[in-house]
Amino acid sequence: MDCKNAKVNQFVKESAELLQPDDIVWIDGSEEQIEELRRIACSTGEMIKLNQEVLPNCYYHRTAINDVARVEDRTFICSREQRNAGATNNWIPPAEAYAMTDEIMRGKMKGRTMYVIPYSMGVVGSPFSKIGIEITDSIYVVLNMVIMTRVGEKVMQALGEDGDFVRGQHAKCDLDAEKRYILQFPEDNYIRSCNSGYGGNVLLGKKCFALRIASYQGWKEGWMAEHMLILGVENPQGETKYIAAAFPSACGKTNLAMLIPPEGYRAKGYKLWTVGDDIAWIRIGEDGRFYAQNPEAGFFGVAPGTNEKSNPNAMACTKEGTIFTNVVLKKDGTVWWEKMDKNPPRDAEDWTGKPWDPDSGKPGAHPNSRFTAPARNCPCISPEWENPQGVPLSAIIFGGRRAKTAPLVYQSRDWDHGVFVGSIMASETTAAADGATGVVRRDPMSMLPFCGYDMGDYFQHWLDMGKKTTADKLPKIFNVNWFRLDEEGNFIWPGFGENFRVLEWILKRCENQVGAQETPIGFVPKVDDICLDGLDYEIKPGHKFTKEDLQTILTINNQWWLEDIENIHAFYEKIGKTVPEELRNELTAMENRLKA
Ligand code: OXD
Ligand code: MN
Repeated sequence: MDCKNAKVNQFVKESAELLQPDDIVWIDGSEEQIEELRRIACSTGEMIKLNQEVLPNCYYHRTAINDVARVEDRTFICSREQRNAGATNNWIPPAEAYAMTDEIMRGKMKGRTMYVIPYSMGVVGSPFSKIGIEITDSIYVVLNMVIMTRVGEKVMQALGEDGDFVRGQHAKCDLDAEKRYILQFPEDNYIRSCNSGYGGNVLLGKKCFALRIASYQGWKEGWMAEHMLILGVENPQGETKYIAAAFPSACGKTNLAMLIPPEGYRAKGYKLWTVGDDIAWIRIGEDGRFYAQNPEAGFFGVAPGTNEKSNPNAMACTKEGTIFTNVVLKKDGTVWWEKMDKNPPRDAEDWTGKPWDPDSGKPGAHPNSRFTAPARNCPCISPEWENPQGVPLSAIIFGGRRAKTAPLVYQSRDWDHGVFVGSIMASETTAAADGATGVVRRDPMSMLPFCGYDMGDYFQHWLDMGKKTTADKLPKIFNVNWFRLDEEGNFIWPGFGENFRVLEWILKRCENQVGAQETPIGFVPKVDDICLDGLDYEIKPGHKFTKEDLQTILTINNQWWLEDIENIHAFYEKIGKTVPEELRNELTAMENRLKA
């Protein structure tokens, strides 16, 4: 590919000098080139071609067993001042970070090919899209980027001769976990990733660029990059309202983004449309409303738990052109993962490549195993998903996985209070990141691992965004919790498609069509206002979900909240002095209301 952009050529030259590859290949995005890369990857064992009759254009990949998730303890924001990375990000001064990884990465592509991937986050050429160049020595990365972003020649054309871009260097090196680093240099628009081959660490367009670097760009330029799904709800009159929702990793964002409304709603003509499942770039439009755009082109979804019941749309996404990572590989060249169905295969290989005995008690797929599927495969992909302007937001939802305390849903009092609600988000940890699972950790706006600058400044940016338009134009802010447990550990709320009932209440609130109960934490639905028609769910054998159960998960327990407040104070202390005064006041006000 002939590159006329001097800055790109310079970056490629610098990268080659450091990494010393045998070869340099520019990714032009053509089907022939992609096919050739698949062929090479299959010949070296990096990928396995799956049963093309059942899964056309689908491939299989295994990561190293020490390299299966994002590594938050090895992820750094390398801003010039530590204060700008903030207390919740790891930090190394940029000069030190460059020098250290120069050392680790030097010569590491000897005997290998260096791929240069020009990619666009967002529709190519749109003024709201941004371009990156990723250098990598992994064909797996190239093929995933082809699904997750828009790549190739057309991106170079959009970049032009002097357009700017985010520089990203990835080298697998030796997959040495002790020398694994995921570095973001927000002031330099630069990303470096070494010694990993796991998606979230190496598909640099996703978490590294579209969240960490882009959140910083958004702060400087007056927009927002958020860890949010985007969906549209179409009512029987054919009007569609859009919602963006932030949940920590592996809390069911993909499931919510692709939900199928309950039968009764479908019969009336309600539909749900998917715009995105992980990242939203949000800008204020000329009409003063908030517009959200999905910068990605695919879904990098958690496989285990995805099935025809929990998410038939995601299952449909994975039938073609999909890469499966760390799932079970069946003898017939198809794949399986836990909870796909009730028939675990015999005679299959687990995610490590060993023969797998389903009775061994060990999972066959890694709990963070993934599918990388093109968004266009999604049966409910929104006709607006590639609208470069994005879609206008009626509501923003925050949520987490909380066994108690947080009710099924509540609405914030106003924008500032909504920002406060986002800032105190918490969830029990899951397998998407390394570390213990099941521990409650605070994860404001689900951005704790993804914010490229100081968390307190980030909260201030949210408050400031609210001041840029009038209150009537602002999306209303809600919090949901699908994960309340009874004393025996059963989920009280059915979740999945039934969550549509809560979305309905949320949209009615946005339209002033339903009342609510005021509580110390915000507005909670009256029990009769969440429609339970046709709901048939057993919390446990012999115990059907009833209005009393709904009442339980809508009731605010002041004592639990007061206990939570201790934890919030400690968290705000950890972020430090930059937590905006407004949010500290919101905390005090909530505490007073709970004690009253
Ligand atoms: C993801 C994550 O992969 O949040 O989307 O971990
Ligand atoms: Mn995510």
